Amino acid sequence: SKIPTVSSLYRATSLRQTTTERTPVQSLNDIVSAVRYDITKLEVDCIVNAANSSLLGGGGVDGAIHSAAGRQLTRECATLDGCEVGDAKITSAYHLPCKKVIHTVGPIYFTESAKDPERPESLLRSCYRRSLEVAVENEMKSIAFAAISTGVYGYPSKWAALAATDEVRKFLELPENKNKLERVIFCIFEVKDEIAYERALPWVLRFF
Ligand code: AR6
Repeated sequence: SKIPTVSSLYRATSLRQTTTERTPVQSLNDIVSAVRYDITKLEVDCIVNAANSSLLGGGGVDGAIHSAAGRQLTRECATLDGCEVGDAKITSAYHLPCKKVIHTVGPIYFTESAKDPERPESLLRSCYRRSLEVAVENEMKSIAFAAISTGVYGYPSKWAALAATDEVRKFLELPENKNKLERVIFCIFEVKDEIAYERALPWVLRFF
C-alpha cells in the first residue's frame, strides 16, 4: 500500500482539530502523528519543552512556554534543582491549555559531538525516552514534543527527527507500555523540521 508522506502534513486551522482529527500520518498508526503548530496552544495532557539545564527559562520554545504559562511556571522550575542533559522533569502548566509540562534538556550538538560522535544521538534519544517515562509515571495519555535541540542547540533536523521517531517507536513497542499513551504528537514549528519529519515518520512507522 502507498505510504503517505507528510508533505500533506497536517496544518491545523483550529485548536480542536490539532488534538481530535486524524492526520495523513495517522492513517499509518493511531497513536503517532505530526502537526505544524505552536506547542503552547495544544490541548494535550502534556507538552515537552526544550529547556536548558538550569530550567529557568530561555529563548525559543522554552521562552514561548514560560511566557504563555506565566511566572508561576518559572517559580516552580526554580525549586527543581535543574536537570541533567538527557533527563526530564515535570511541572504544572499554569496558564497553558495542557495539564503538565515536561522539561527535557537536549544536547548542544557541537559540544557533545566533539567529546564523542555518538553522544548527541544517545543523549537526544534519552530526552525522548525519559520524557515518555515521566509522562507515563504521571498517567498522561497524550503528549506533544517540541523538536528538541534543533534550534539554538544546533542538532541537524534530519538526524534529530530520525532519532526522535525511532525512540518513540521503541518505547511504544515495549509490552509494559502497551495502552499507556493514546497520542504522541511531534509538534513542528519550522519548515526544516517539517521536511525532516516528512521523511522520518513514514520510514519509522512502516515497521511499527
Ligand atoms: N512551538 C513549537 N516549537 C517551537 C516553538 C513553538 N512556539 N518555538 C520554537 N519552536 P529551541 P533547543 C521550535 O532553540 O535547540 C532555549 O533558550 C524551533 O523551531 O527552542 O533545544 C533553552 O532555554 C526548534 O525546532 O531549543 C535552551 O537554552 C525547536 O523548537 C536552548 O534554547 C527547538 O528549538 C535549547 O535549545
